[in-house]
Formats: sequence, C-alpha cells, structure tokens
Amino acid sequence: SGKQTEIWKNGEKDSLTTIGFSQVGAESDWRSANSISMKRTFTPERGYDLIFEDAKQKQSDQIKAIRKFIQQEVDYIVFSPVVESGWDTVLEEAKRAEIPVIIIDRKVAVKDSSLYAAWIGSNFYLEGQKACKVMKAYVDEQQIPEVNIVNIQGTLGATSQIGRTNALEDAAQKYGWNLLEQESGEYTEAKAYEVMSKMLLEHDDINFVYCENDNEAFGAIDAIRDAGKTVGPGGDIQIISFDATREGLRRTLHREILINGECNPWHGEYVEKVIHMLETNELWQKEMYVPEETFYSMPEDMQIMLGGKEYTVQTVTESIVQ
Ligand code: GYE
Repeated sequence: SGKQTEIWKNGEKDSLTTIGFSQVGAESDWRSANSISMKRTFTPERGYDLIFEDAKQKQSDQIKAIRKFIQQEVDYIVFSPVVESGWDTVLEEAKRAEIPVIIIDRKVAVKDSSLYAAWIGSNFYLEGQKACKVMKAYVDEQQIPEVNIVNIQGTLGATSQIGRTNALEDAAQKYGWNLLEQESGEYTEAKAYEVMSKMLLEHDDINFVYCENDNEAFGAIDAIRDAGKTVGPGGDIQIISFDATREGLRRTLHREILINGECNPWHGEYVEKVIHMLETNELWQKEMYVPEETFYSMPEDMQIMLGGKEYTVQTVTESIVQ
C-alpha cells in the first residue's frame, strides 16, 4: 500500500516508508517528549523517512504542512490537531490522494469519519475525572469547608482542554465547588503566570487551582509565590495538574502539586503498530487509548471508583520520579 521513497544504502537498494508528521508546536514539556517519541520511532535504520513540521500552534501552518505532504506523495500523514474543528477540506484532499491519515493526541471533529484511518491518544475526560475524585477525597479528609477553585485551561478547542475542563465543571457541580473563574493559559508557563497573577488580584479566597498541564502549573506556582502566598498541604493554595512530566512529578513528590494526572506522550510505537496493521489489513480498532495513571502527593495509594470501574491512584515516590 502506498508509494515508497527509494534510496540506495551501501550499494543496496532500500526503500523507506515516508511519513509526514505535523506537530502542534513546542508549547510544553509533554509536547517535546511527544516529538522525541516520533523521531525515535521513525528513523531510517528502522525503515522510515520522517518529515517533521512544527506548526507553532497555528492551524493554518498545519493545513499548509498537510498540503505539502500530499504534494510530496508521502506514504502516511500523521498529525496532532491543534483544535478539533476545521479539518474537513484538507482531509478530503488527503483522501483523494489516497494517503492514509493517522491522528495522534487531540482529535478532529469531521463529518465523515472515513477521512482518517485511526486515532491514538488519551482519555482526557477520564484524566480529569480521576483528578477531581482524588481532590474530593482530599477535601473531605481535610474537612475543607469551602472549595474556591480557578481553572487555567489549555488551548481552547483542543480535545485535551475540552475533556479536562468538562470533567472539572461536572465535578464542581456534583460536589458543590465554587468554580470562580476559567481562562486559557494556552498550555504555556508564561501565559499561565499572567492569568494566575490576574486571578489572584481578583479573588482573595482561591484555595485550589486546576491547571490543564504541568507547564501551566509551574507558571501558576510562581505567580502564587510572587503574590506572597504558599502552595501545598498546609499552604494557601493546592495545585491540580496534568501530564506528570518528570519536573511535574518531582514537584508532586515535594508537595508543590497535590494531584498530577499522567498523560502518556509516547505515541511513536503505537503509530508504528497502526501502520503495520494498516499494511496487513488488520486494523480492528479505529480509536486507541494509551495507558496512563494518576499520581498524588499523599502518603498512601487510593482506590477510586468511576463508572463502575476501580482505579488505583498512586502516591508519587522517588522511584517514580527517576
Ligand atoms: O497535556 C499539554 C500539551 O494535548 C495532551 O498538549 C496534549 C496537551 C498536553 O501542550 O502539555
């Protein structure tokens, strides 16, 4: 299936599978790990030619990159869509060119699901639900009389933002938490610092911050400290975060972050499996979730129930951080 790029190696004819990959950008540590995963998997030694394009968080750049890949007649197009909407036209062009499209991380909202072959990523709503469930247990245990929470959201319209935000909104309603304010921190440390600083000026009773990734949490922590407040158990404000990057986990271990929902960025090997399955006509599942856990900075593991299923939330330890 598909055309192959032919190269000569050591006088021997070798053919590589060409993959055009449009990455969202380099907004976070999670994203850097995701790029590394793709680059490590799709190497010439392993039979691939990876064309990597960084869209700098711009949908228009992603559309341009996909059109370029079509022109170059790549074998597969892989991309992580910055937002869900606006992909129908360019994906129809890829379909007409008969190039299979594999979506990773965030999803696309298209009218015709045959416009892509497969999707690999996380269950962002479940990540948020687990974090909120642990937070509820903490609130009960500490007998916190009133939860005044602010939400620093991810890139608006991205699947990860939508899932994590919805989980918080549902939990706030269910548990009677006051959701004081929501604003996007665009998944970056700098923007989150700005948003958190502003929120602290507007509300003096914030006791929880729900950041939608670790880099936002780092920015929020700096803003809280610069405003003369403290984070962590016994402190003024508790931080909820996502990604569980190494630095995120380190800060969870040191109790700067209370709860950290892991988001698995290692998509490369799964994309490769999907490609094999497409080549052998064995793709039995169009959407695939990568495995992930939730960590928190309390001394004991916790069992939580969600939708009739039991999940273990692990307390973060030195060995997890390494
Ligand atoms: O959590 C964040 C990144 O969509 C899962 O995007 C991804 C998110 C991730 O910038 O750090």
